[in-house]
Amino acid sequence: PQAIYLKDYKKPSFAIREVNLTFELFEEYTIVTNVMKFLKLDNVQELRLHAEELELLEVFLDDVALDQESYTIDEESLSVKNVAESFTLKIVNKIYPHKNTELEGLYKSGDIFCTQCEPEGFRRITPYLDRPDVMSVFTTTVIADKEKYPILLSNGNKHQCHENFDGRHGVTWHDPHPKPSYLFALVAGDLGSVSDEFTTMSGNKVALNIYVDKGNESKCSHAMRSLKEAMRWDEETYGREYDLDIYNIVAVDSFNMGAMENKGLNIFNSAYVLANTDTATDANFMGIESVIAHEYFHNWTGNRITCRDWFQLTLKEGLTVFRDQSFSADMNSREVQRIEDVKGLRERQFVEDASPTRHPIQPKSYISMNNFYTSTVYEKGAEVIRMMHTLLGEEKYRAAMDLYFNTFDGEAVTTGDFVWAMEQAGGIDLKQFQLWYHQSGTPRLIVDEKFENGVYTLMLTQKILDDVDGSKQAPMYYPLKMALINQDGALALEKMLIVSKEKESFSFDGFAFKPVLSINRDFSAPIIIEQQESDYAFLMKYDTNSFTQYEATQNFAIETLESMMQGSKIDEAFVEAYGYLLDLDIDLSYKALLLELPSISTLMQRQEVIDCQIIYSAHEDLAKHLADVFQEKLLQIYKENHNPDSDAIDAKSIAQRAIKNRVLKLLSASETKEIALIAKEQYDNSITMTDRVTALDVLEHTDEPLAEEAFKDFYNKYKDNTLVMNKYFGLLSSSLRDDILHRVKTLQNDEVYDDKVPNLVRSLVGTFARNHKHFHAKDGEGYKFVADKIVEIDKINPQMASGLCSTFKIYDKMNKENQKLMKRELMRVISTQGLSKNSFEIIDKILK
Ligand code: BAL
Ligand code: ZN
Repeated sequence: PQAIYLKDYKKPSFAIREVNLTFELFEEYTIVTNVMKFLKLDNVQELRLHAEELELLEVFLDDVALDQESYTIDEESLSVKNVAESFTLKIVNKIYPHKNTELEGLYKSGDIFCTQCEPEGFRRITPYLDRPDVMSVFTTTVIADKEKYPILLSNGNKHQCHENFDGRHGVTWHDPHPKPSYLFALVAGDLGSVSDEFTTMSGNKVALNIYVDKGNESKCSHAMRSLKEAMRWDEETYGREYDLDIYNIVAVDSFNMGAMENKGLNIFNSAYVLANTDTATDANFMGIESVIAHEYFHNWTGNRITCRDWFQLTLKEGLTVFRDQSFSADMNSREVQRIEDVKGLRERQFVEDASPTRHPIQPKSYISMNNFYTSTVYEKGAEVIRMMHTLLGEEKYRAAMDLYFNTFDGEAVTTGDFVWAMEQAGGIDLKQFQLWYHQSGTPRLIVDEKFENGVYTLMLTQKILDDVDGSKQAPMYYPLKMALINQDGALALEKMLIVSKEKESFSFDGFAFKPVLSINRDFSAPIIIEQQESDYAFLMKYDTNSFTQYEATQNFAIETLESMMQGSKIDEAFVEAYGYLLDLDIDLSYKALLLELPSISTLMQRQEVIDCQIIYSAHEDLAKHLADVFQEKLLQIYKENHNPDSDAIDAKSIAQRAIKNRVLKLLSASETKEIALIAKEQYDNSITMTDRVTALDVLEHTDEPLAEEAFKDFYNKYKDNTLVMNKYFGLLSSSLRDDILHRVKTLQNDEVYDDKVPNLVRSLVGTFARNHKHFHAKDGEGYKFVADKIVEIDKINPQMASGLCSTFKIYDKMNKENQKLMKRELMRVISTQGLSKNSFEIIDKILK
């Protein structure tokens, strides 16, 4: 497969002023009629349109039917020769949505016709200049059987309805805002809906509709509330108002991503719309709020101002993630939100950044663009925006955003244009800062301290890894928030340093005793700190920054676990500090985070050569020790916060469930019957999904017969609800019990499971591949199973398959034994006849 390079970018040779689309939907096929008005922009004779898997029926140039000599068609394109300065091209083609298992272009999710066009799905619908810098005004008519598809939707405002006499009907939609083809959307189905209204700050009334499978209407209220909150927040925080009369959201079950921001017609994975406390966890509620907001915020950061090319993806994604994170922080707890965001970054992005698939947030090349919807482009991209926000401060950042919106509205631009706005309004030079867009890997900062004659000196050394291709990378520029805390716990100073050189030091005068350093407060830069030693117990007590207080607890636990992994006994100083946390009278959601032990993946990332089995045993020993030592206190916290009759989703109730479930999980490390019975009781009496899934997880860990009984009950209750069944599969395949692989293989035959539904693949196979204990089992069977699934699923849905390929990306850090087993499977997959370019690209990078 061919790679595409950023350096080869060329402006389009044609503009499309208008597009008029007609879709005639039938059960077995769809006829697309596409009328485009072109304008030539430079001196070329031939028009080359992207076209994939299309059956061409007719082509008309300015109303004249073209014979087959006047155009050529191959696997990727349709080319029309000898075109004039301006002309109209009409193309009629046929597609087969019901056979489209890739879920790109027009496809069927159950009985619903829907689309996914980002990044390059539109070319699977009709020939087009399918690139984000070609923006056009779309008018779309959808015609289908009236009884089967009463709801017909597309982008923009509803323009006209048509009644036919043959049992079919049609609706025409007009979107006045020029947009690239990746934002096109169409939906047809027999859907239920929930409606509301939002009045914008200048008084426009916007109709809000959420369309779902009939019967699910009552599960939309949280999504609708979130949408209205997001619309209000964007007005208040960024001065951005919605710009159409209608905002539609449709939930479908088969969707590769979380959701898609199509102009005026968002299409969502139903997991990010449907919720009630019986079927969704508190984390699901938070996820819905954030994804609904994310897609809404794209209306300005993505749709009104879009990307020049796909290498600019972080322009809209990094920025929109930063916006949704800020929104969630305002809606909920700022401190908890920040820690959760950093946790996610480290679990996903840091792992990617340390692997052969690492890339800058603005990649330099790709084979399949689908492979670059990564946590680097999204989450690290958001950290890059956050750093600019920190460097500029709230007021200048807002001025810079205003400048960005005013300057580039209606255009397809680059990350350079965004940084230009930040520099102009911020009055700062971001030349060196821009390395964040072009360099890969997580920067490390080695921190040394000196204390002499009352002067505290902080000595910093940047450690920058080479790029994947071996080329040298330069020192970075970033804000580093720090504080010095006196021995009595009083805050002596708090500062934001600018780090920009390979080596530099900062001195602070006037201390009677050596102060304690609190570094990278708020996680002001997405880096790894390497510090020789620190007084973690002290920082756990006295640090006033919630992030660095959390960091100290994590670091102390990591230090303790790592010395256990080397054969030392449990450090009782850590146990004492943990006991101190248990007594703290603080926000309970935050406390639940403080009490969480570092994840297996966190510890794996720190190993020079990964061998995860030794991590599991230290982890279990420490948890068991804490559970035994603090049993009484933990049970007391459990009882104080267990309200089995409440399913409220206010902050306090969510926090109580978080702390209660955290201590129950910890208690389960002791594997006693008493805890198993508490968990069983929680399962039996619970009215929330949050409590139920924790109880199942704990039972699975502590008591096989009770677990079996509870899982059986769960299955019988929820087998008709696919979203809940995702949890069922996920819980079972993440289990640490011995016979898990066999169980996962058997579950594939369950009537609910289906390889064609991405959510189910993610929860059964994806979760198994993240179950380090079993995926990395020394008999190689875990790798073999996932490799087999990659080969099978690659034929159905390459995007899903390449996601599974990524689970092998820690290959080069694994111990020799595991490496050999992994290599055998990867070689087998890459030599599979007809393997997609998606899977090929990932495996090729891993094996290089
Ligand atoms: N644009 C793809 C889905 C999202 O990031 O919103
Ligand atoms: Zn997005």
